[in-house]
Amino acid sequence: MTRIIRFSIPFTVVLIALAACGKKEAAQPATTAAAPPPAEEKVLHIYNWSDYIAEDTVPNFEKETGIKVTYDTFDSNEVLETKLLAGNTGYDVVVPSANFLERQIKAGVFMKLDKSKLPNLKNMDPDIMGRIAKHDPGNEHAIDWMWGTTGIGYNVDKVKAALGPNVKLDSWQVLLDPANAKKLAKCGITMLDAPSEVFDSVLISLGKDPNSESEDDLKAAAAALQKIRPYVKYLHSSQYIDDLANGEICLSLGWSGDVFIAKSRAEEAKKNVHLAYFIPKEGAIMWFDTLAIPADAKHPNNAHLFLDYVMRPKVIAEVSNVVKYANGNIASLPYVDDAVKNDPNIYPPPEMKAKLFPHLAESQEYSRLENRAWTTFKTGQ
Ligand code: SPD
Repeated sequence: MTRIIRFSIPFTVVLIALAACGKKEAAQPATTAAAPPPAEEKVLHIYNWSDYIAEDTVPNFEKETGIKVTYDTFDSNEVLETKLLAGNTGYDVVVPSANFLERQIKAGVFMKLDKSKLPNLKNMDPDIMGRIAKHDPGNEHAIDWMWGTTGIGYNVDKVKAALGPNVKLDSWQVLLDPANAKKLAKCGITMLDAPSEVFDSVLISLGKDPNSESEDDLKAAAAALQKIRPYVKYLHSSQYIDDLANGEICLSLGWSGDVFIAKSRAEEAKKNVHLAYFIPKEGAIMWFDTLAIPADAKHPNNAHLFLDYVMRPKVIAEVSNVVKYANGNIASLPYVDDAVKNDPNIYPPPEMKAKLFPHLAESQEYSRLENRAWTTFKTGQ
């Protein structure tokens, strides 16, 4: 398995590519009754986020279908987007977040799904599919893989030792108040290397609309971030899982399930590392990662077989049980472990869901501004 663990993307390349791409819908491969398309080779190339599948999901699919899967991983939407916009990725199934999916659909990157090949669509949760339909009208190009929130993961003992035993751990201020960040710097703060995740979280903490695209708001968020920059150990979107689990860092702005994976690893290692995650009381981003098929995929039929396979309730429940993210398959709930489905930080109840913000697609102009501000933050200037 390939692990892509660093991201340094010339984002301008992405923006130029987005601008250059037509807004035309990707055409369906033409077929005629007289000349059926040639049978596909029994191979499938999947590109998914790291730490985001159960061990037996792919081997069971291979056993059942005889299709040989190549499975590569990434840890940032920007990396995936750069490849998709360049074209010829060689991938048949990819996993963009819905806010990125939206603009990629407009750039003609994906084919429309052939729903006649997806009978298990009936298992999907209409609420989740409806939320994704805001990015992909009619759910024509993608289905939900997993969904989650962007919040705070922490080492209970180390954070209490740094901030005091009675500290209330329920606000973005645990991280964004420079006085707290200074105290936590000794045990290690990390953040995702994901500009829109971080800026939008900071905007929420400031009581601002994370989707407003206001330049003044962005400046305010950048200023708030700048104040804690000296105390942040690193920006990375997957390394924090093992570092939290090993007790090498004590607080991360991160993704819900990743923190719970770290918690499981810490428990397995029996190193007396106690981890927890919270959705801050000011609110957080709720995001959706989706399965989609690139327009130039060489094995679209195999890709549909895979999509339908992972919409089987037991298959996707097992993924949620392992990666600790909620899935959008309502029929899978009976098979999802109680510890996962009853955890309000994984499957937030309706009153908590109401506090979550959708993560809308950004305009190219705003992405440009945000990336400039991100580079300044990253380099600590
Ligand atoms: N380890 C898997 C992490 C998946 C995170 N996807 C996040 C997307 C946020 N928009």
